[in-house]
Amino acid sequence: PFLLNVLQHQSFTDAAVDTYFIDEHPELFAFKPSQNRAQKLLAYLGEVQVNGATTPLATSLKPAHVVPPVPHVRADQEPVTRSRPPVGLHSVLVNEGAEAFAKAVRRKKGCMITDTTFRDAHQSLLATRVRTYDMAKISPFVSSAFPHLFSMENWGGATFDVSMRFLHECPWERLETLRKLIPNIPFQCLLRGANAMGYSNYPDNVINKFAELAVKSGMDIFRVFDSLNYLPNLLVGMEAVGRAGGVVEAAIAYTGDVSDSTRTQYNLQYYMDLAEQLVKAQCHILCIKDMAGVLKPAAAKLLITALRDKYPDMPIHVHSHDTAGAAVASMVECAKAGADIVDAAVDSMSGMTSQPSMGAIVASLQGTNFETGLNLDAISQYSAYWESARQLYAPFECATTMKSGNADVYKHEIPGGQYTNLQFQAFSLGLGDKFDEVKRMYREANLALGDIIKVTPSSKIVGDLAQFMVQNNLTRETLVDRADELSFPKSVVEFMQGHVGQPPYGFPEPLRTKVLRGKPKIDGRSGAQLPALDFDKVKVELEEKHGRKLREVDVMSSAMFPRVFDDFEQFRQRFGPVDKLPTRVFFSGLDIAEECDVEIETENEIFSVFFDLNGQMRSIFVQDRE
Ligand code: 3PY
Ligand code: ZN
Repeated sequence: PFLLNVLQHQSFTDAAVDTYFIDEHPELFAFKPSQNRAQKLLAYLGEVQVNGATTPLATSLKPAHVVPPVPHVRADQEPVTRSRPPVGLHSVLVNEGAEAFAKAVRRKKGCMITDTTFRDAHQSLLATRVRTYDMAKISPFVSSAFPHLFSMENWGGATFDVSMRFLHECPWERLETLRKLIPNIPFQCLLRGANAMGYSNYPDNVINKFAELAVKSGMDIFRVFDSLNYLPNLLVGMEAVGRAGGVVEAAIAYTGDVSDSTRTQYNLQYYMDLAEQLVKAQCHILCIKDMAGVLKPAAAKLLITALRDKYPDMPIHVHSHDTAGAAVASMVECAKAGADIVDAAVDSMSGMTSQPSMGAIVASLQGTNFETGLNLDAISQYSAYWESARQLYAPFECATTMKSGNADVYKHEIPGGQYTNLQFQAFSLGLGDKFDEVKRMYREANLALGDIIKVTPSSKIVGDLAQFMVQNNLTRETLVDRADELSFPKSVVEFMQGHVGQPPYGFPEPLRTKVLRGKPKIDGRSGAQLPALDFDKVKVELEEKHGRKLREVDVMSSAMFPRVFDDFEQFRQRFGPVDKLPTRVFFSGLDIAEECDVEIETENEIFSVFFDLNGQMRSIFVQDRE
């Protein structure tokens, strides 16, 4: 500690040090108490060794003994560093702002790709368990090999909650780490409108502050959606992002089938009307968010062509899932119909409930007017890395139960992330052969609720009701008949009260009245009634509780998930920065006689550098001046 204090002293760095330097500066001896991080990590490893994983492993499969191959960055793809100005779209955003960025996107020829590997792909395939450690290792390669990506989706959705709850990582540190490693590609996150990173409305000042902190921490583009496409909820998120200086990507959650004239509720007119409202509310980008993967090629062509014709200047971005296996075809149709950007996951993290394959889309668009600018050889190396890294997450692998795509999705419309959860639950209860029944009931539950849009959190309400119907042996008809005597799941009651928002075609009657039995109803947006959060007060209370100074972002984590944050904080104080452990070691501990290197950064970004000098180990301390 003494050496570190000297190194940071102004007189020392100015080389103005004489023989009295130490005598005249008693503060050099004011040592910060050691955080004992290495010792804490040993305690963690001991804990895992004796008591097993601190993160419950979902299956009996173990993380594989693999070292994912990090491809070399080629000479013509040198790593982009902060000292060299970043190239590409990110610099337009940083230098000229969100509106100029949107214009630049529209002017670009071809079709750009958003890479979802760091977010939705693992949310949909690996229960959101991919750790910063494995993302960070491949990030310099991504930064160098794919400067033409529109964006990297690496934050939001379930990642915020899961990283603290199960991985004992701070989501803000993840964002900051990736930002340093990928300075040139815009970052994208999924924002659940007035629910931000959570499952229900927060006070408006929390949403505003959240967007501000996210932009400060390195986030660029916010895909804002609402689980019922309820405009007032969407507007809260959009306004917060706009005020914070982020790119507002307003998302229309897509359901049904616009190419099927018998499906009248979510027809082309419905989507065009909502798009009009979002454009009027001054979004920078319009997104079609097909969370279940039900946008068939013909529907994609119809919808995107109509949007392109009506809004020639508006960038259009399409998100889909490959649950049935048709998403590559749909994304190609979107590109041809005028979409500026489509989402893909790297090949080895694509398919089934994840996004369609990046390599397949890039190859399909090669030689057309819709080239992506991405290099297939580089994609192949990137894919090889994840093919290996994915084996570290074997305990969470959806492929233990899911072997292929399935076109049933056009009937049940279960979102990608939820599908594997429900399937896994059915299998773990020994009801694997009943999964068909669960899917069938999900459809019935949705229709009983009035055929609503299904995505977090409305998808959970439908899932809860489906499970309830299976347990109580109910059909859609008997559910309504017996509704005044049944004890409904809390999520269903709150939905009927209006806590989630107002469904576009209203609440189902007489079911609503029978479920509510006089309970109060909310007519507008539930968040509008919530009192503002006093952040200063919360900070003081949290610092007292946890006995350390907290950052604004920590207070925000607590505002989103108070219990989860407290547990995370206590865990970290006990076991240190477990996010620095390699993934297999984190999940299953060390093998007998195994060695493992762990890099723990020192607090003030002072790095210890080790040299082998004529066979002797020497170390020096160097301050990172970047
Ligand atoms: C989420 O809200 O986490 C989603 O991925 C919705 O598609
Ligand atoms: Zn998705």
